[in-house]
Amino acid sequence: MPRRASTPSQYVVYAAVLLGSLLSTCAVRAADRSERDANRARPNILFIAVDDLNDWVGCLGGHPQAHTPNIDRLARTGVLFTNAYCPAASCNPSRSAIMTGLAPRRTGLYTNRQKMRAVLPDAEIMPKYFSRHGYWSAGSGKILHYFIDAPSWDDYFPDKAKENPFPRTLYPKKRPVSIPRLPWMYVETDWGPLDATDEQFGGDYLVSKWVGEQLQRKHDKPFFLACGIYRPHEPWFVPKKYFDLFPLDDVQLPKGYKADDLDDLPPIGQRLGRNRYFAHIREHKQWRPAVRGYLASIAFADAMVGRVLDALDKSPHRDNTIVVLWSDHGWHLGEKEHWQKFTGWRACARVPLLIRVPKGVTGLPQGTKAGVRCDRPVNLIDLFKTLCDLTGLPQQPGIDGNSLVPLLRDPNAPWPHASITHLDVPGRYAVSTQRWRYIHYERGGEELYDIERDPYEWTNLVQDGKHIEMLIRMRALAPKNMKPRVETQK
Ligand SMILES: [Ca+2]
Ligand SMILES: [Ca+2]
Repeated sequence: MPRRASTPSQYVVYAAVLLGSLLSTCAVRAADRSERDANRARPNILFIAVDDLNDWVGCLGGHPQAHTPNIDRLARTGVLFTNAYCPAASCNPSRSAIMTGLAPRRTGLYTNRQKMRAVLPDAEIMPKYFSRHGYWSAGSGKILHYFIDAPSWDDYFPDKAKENPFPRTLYPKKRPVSIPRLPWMYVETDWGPLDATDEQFGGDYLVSKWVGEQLQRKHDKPFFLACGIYRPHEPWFVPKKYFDLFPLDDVQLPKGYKADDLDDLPPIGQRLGRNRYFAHIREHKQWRPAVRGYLASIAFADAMVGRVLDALDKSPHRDNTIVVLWSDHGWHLGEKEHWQKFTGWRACARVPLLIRVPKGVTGLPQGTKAGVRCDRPVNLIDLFKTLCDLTGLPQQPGIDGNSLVPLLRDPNAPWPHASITHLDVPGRYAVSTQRWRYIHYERGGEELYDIERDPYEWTNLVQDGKHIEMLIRMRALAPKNMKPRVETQK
């Protein structure tokens, strides 16, 4: 501000400077206000993760008895990706990649036993990014792998002060329930009905209840609200009413099972496939009861998703909230003699992914159409860029993936990208295009499948001379410059 004027010309200068300063203050305030208004107008994000859910979802058709009316309802009102793959075939590397947007090949994070923050001390995860851009970021349940990364959230139920605040879940008093456990048996491989209500079950019920309450209330900022449902992760104990949906004698075994399926695999693929869990489960005649346990756990998880979707439907935010639902990887129930995860086959690498966008959103003003299916090969690592695009926020620099907005606009839009799934060793991965899949093991060994003709990947075409050109093309899509695994202390 100039000193007080004493001559007429100085008065003019003084008045001009005063006016300029006033205008610039107004401009700054207007800019602040418009940023505030823009933030207030940004869409909310409801981000639902389901743990270990494969394609046994009604709308994906992986099992004819799957009972998932709520996920199917979301599919009917949004876009279902039928060829979505996880960035890695187990919880920690998959979730870390999804939440940071950084692929395992760049971070060196490939396994469950690595500590995410030891490998990636500074990587910003989605809730922090949205919080930094004017959102209220909150969550509950399993989003990262058994920790929440508290500084990245504005709130976390039941307790943001704890790094592992997962609500208590009901378990049977005596375990194992299903089969005697051998010393090597993974402690969670167990199943059975609980004589309990959803409310008595705790866990996912409390997570969905809290998320529902956040949806119901007024917010002065847009929200990024994450809901991590833990079932159908093992153990498969859920209230009895979900087991009652599947009378044991009627339970169908997986369609993808073939007794001699391993014969055409390289030795390393055979070793990865045939694991002790499945042999043990069959030996104790528990295959069918276990399939029933998984179906019951999926039905329970779907009911919890339904509680959250119902809360959104009844909330004032219904028409201004993007809904995303994904699972961190699939699950084998005997296909390729395998039980669990950690494989590159479709049973494990393919996941449900559903996105619904309301009208009026910056990145997609018309919103998504109802009941659209998109068959393009996409990856969950695409979510970070997609959500930046949809909300009209700047892209997070340097992250991986491709925004799915072109496919949300038109499911048949050109999509030149392949989808990569990493396994727990750097040179072990799967490449998916819309029709073909290629699996590579670190010490040699390859598989090639035509999933249009062979959706269960029964026939390995690597040795079939007719497909040599396709094999060469798929090899060329392999991830490059793979970072070695970063060792961290347990
Ligand atoms: Ca998982
Ligand atoms: Ca085979």
